[in-house]
Order: sequence, then structure tokens, then C-alpha cells
Amino acid sequence: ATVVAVFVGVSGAAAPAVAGEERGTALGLVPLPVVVEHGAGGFVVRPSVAVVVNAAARGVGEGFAAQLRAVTGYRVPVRTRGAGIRITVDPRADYTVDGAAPADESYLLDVDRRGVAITARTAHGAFNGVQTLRQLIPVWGGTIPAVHIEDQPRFPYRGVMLDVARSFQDVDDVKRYIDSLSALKMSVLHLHLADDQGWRIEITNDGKAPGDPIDYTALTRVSGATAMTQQGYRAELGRTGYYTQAQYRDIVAYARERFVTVVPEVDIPGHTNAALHAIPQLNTDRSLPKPNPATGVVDWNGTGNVGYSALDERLDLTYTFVEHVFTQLAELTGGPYVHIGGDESHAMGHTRYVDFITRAVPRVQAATGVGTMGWTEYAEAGLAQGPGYWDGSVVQYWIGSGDWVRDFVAKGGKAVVSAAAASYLDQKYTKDTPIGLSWACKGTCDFERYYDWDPTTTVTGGIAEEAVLGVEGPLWSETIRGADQAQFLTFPRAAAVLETGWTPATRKDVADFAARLAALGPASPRRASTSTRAPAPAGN
Ligand code: TNX
Repeated sequence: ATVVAVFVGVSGAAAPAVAGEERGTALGLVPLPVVVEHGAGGFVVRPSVAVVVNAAARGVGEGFAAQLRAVTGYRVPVRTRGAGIRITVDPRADYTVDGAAPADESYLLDVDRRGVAITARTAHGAFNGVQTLRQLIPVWGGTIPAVHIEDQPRFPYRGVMLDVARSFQDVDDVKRYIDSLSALKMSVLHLHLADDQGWRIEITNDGKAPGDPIDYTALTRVSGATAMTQQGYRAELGRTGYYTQAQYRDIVAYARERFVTVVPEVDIPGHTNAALHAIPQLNTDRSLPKPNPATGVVDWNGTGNVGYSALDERLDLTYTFVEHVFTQLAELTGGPYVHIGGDESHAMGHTRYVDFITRAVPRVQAATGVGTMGWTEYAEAGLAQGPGYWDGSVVQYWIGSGDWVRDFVAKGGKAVVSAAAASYLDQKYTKDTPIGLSWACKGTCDFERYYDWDPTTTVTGGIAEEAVLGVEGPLWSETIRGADQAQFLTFPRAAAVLETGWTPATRKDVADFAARLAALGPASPRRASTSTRAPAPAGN
């Protein structure tokens, strides 16, 4: 018989205490850990509770203690000895995950009557363990259910993309977005920083190449002040604005503290009207500038005029511009990749596009010292690994033939899979959803759809597990105004994408996921899928 003891979690989790429970269903854990054994009873969180850390776990322990203070009101000291919630980071810690050697992000989590222990080889692993623990903790104090968990991710890249170009999100909005998603073990925040309708990252004139005539500060002065009119719903103008370099560094640091890597994207050579509009010298007879950044619309059927803007691949100054922008972006970010976009350069045609990519990418890699990412079309240039190219180069599959992607990974590249029909977070849930586009996902586009796919088979023709760096759910913002609307479309579907990046394929089950998602409660900021109402915009 099932003993139903209801726990109200930090997550709001209603957790029946079923001894031997092995799927984690009753515990409301998302993403599902590799091994979950659920015992009887548990650890009672009392006012005297302490977090106990070794030196390498100090940062993670302090962060967790602050969260525990906020939900319990207890003092929650962080100590180096004694009993309580113990977090240990030790590169030589001896353990296995489901019988196998542990990966970098792995952790063990043990809860019994006497205490809680998180053990990991890296601080990132310990942070992951803390996210699992948070989903187990009752909101007002109480009993953390007894468990033994062994866990690690299937893929290192578990991303969500936020398009701040069509409509801006300010620094606090982005931080709240990181908070909600890092609780679900997101490891990458991809920021789409420039598109036809706006430019959102300050670029200075510092370090310009000799003779470079461009005033880079015009990018944000001119195109930070433009945005896109909302398609449908209230036809609200997109939020304008941009991140100063100090604000952007603040976002990157905030993300890093939560073990989230920022991948910054400036989309080139297409989707560049905001740059062409701001920098006169980039315009030629072939760059087709339209000084009206409010247009450039993907309509409900995807038949809009995207792809009309393009940098001129014959112009030397184009590459000077690209090098300068990405050098600053890479320096500000300090991460392993910059994303060069590369999608939908329809105005150029295939040959010119390939010329551009073939010339621009090695220059970006050499100037920045980091790897490059690009959308599916980027693979059309047939970039091989080898001299001039980084092993770290990544193609992000969104749509189109899998042939390019398979060719790219055969040459040693890696793939991030974000197939539009099953992972695009900007799509409507149903035809009645007031915001969102509908070209990519038709019919019912709820979390089941965003769960029931696998990155090895979604790229047409299939790719090997080893070729997959990870998965991503992109949130484009043609129809999204402000943080509430972003969250409305993001949750709960991002949870499905992130579990697809974390949990072994053999353990995924959509009905089980639905039950865990329901138990997650407030950890998923908005149960959007059952409502057809979008939150009203909060004003510009
Ligand atoms: C296609 S996905 C685009 C974006 C749009 C999106 C809308 C991709 C690489 N390009 O420019 O915002 O569709 O869903």
C-alpha cells in the first residue's frame, strides 16, 4: 500500500514517501536523476540547521545557505565541521554513477535521518546536487525525504536562448531568467544580442585597427533605440535598450556563479539591418540597407521578409568590423564560444554566403582565441577542422537538411540540437495562445512535444551521440514583450528541453515527466500550458 505523506517543498513538491521509489516521480525531481533510491523517513530541517563545507565547496555552500535562509528564516551558518547539510568538493572523491566512472558535473546526494551529504568532484557537480536538494526541501522547514541519488548529465551543453534584439530584457529580467532555469540545471544561456531590429551590446572604439573609420558607439546609440512591433496581440513596440559593457559583465558574472556559460551571438552576415542602419561605411550597393528597423517581420506563417539584410562579403571593412565586434564580445564574455549566427542570409545567395563564412570565421577564431558557433546554414561552408579552425566549432541545428550537419560532424565539429518543431520556445501552445509564432510547431505544442524527441535522431538522417554537444530551447522575441511574457512561453517547455539534455534517453518517459512537472510547482515559475491567456505587458 502507498503511504501518502504530503510534503510541501521549496518546489511545492507533494512527495508520497514510498520506500524503494526509483523513478523520482513522487519526489518531483526535474530533470530526472540517473539513479534515485527513495527510503523511509528523512532529515528534519530545524532552526539550528547548518551547512557544512570543505574549502572547495565554500562558494556553492554560501549560495545554498542564502537560499535556505530565504525560505526558512533560519540563521543557517556555513561551517567547516559538524553535522547538518554537508557539501564536499573533492577531485579525488571515489564514487560511481550507476556503476560507471563519474563525469565532471556528477554528484552524489544522500539524505537520511542524521543529515544530508552532497559529494562531487567539481564545484559545478556540487551546484547540480544543490539544485536537486532544493527540489526536495519543504518550504517551511520540515522533512527532506530520505534518498540516495547518483547523477550526472548526458550532455554538457543544456541551453536556452533569449532573443533580446527584437525586444529587450533588462539586466534584472535576465538574472531572474537565469535563476529559474539554472534550478533546472541549464548550463548555457545563449544571448541573441543583435538582429535586424536592434543592437543590444555596447561596443567601444577601444583597440580599433589602424585606419578603421567606424564609430562603434553608434551601434547602441542608434540601434539600441529601435525594436520590433509586436506581431499580433497588442501590437506593442518592442522594448528598446542595450547592455553597457559593465552591465553585460555583470550578467556574465551572475551566470558564472550559477555555473551557466553565456554564449553571445551577434548574427552575421544576414539579420544585420541594425548594424547597417547605424554604421554608414558598411553599406554598399550590395548591402541593401533599409533604415526602418521596425520592419523585418516573421509573420504567423513564416512568410515575412527575414533575410533581406546582409553585410557585403567583398568589402575589407566588413571583416574589420566583424573582428572588432567579436574581439570585444569574446573578451567581455570569457567563455569558450562566440556565436556568429549565420542563418537566413537570403539576400546573398549560397556562393556569396559561403565566401563570407569561409573568410570571416577563421578571422574571428584567430582574433578571439575561442570557438565559433553558427546556425544550420553555417555548415554549408564545409569548414573542416584543422589549421585555422578550432576543434570547438559547433553547428546549431534548427531546421533544414541533416546532410550539412552530418558532414560538419564527420569533419570533427559538434552539434547543438534545437530543432524548431520540438524546441522553439517562441511557438504558441495552441492556436489560441495570444502571443508566440506558429510557423515551426503546429497543433498542440505543449511540454509533451518538447519532451518527446532525441538529439541523435532529430537531425534528419541521425547523428552519433558523440557528435552531440547538447540541446537548446531558443526563445525568439518577435511577439514577446517583457519578462512575464518570456516566462509564459518558456515554462514549462524549457524543463522538457533541459531534461532531454540531462537524463539518459532510456530513462525518459513522458507520463512520468508530466507527473514530476506537476509536483514541481513554484520551481517552475509559470504553469503556462493550461492557460490561453498571456500575461498583460507591464508597460515599457
Ligand atoms: C527563424 S531560427 C529565425 C529567427 C526568427 C525565428 C522565429 C533562426 C536561426 N532564425 O530569426 O526569430 O525563426 O521563430
